Amino acid sequence: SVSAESMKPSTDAEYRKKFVAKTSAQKQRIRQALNGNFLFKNIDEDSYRDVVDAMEEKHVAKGQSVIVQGGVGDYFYIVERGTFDIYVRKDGAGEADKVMEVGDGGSFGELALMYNAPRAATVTATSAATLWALDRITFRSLLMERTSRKRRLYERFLETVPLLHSLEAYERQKIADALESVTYNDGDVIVRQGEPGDDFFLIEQGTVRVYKTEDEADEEGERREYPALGKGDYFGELALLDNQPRAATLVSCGRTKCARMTRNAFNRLLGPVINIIRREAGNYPHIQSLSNAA
Ligand code: 1OR
Repeated sequence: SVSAESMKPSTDAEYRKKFVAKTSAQKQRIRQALNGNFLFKNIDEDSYRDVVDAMEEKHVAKGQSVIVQGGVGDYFYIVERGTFDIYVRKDGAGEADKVMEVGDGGSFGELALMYNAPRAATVTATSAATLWALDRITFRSLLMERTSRKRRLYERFLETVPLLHSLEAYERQKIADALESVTYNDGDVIVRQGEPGDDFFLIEQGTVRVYKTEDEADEEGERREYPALGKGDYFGELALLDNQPRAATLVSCGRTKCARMTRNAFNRLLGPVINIIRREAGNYPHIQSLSNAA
């Protein structure tokens, strides 16, 4: 006979809501740490509250390893404050190579939980740090599905983006976690010259036109069109790099789809390619005057 147990869709032990009491100040700090992480942004309110309720605050001293390669996966961690180095020992022996740094707003420890695998790396604090730890059952029940869906959704596209070619597959997965797709119709202004900017964009589909008025203050100022951008191109980085207003107006030509990330995610995840981004920024014909002035 078929037992009710075996008919359940999930192989996990039944999810039971976990509750770790928190002050409103703690909840506020969690909200802050999750801010700008699209993995949490589009989650429904009940699940979001359940995730926050389940989290446990953890303080780590400089030099302490939160995760040791080969260990059992118990928690997923979100960094509120502090810095960590991640080391991988190939074949579990020999020298450990440093593969990544993680700072405020970053996260780690999801792989062992997602794949029921031993810890793939060692994570060591390089400063005193505050973490929010989410237990395995809650992570698997409320976040795993979204995480793997997003990683699959963006995997093929991110592989085709020239800017990201030098990255490891895992670094692209973390970028996927932070992306949100937005669709624009013909003529929609995606960013407007002179306005403040907080997002970075990768073009998934379509064409985006670029316009710039040389002297913004001058109403009669000449508005020039620059070469359009297409699939795999990026924009919106200048306002984030130099904390300047948007340097150009970008308009959707036909229907376009862009993958967007916040300033937080940009700073956190694009560090390994920031030199490429800066170098390319120096090549904008219409930006040179700006960077010369700086
Ligand atoms: P975990 O549960 O396996 C260690 O515990 C965590 O380190 C892991 O989840 C990831 O969150 C994080 N390979 C494996 N794990 C990594 C890596 C990594 N980087 C960060 N973690 N890399 C591949 C090295 C061949 C580094 C890619 C840049």
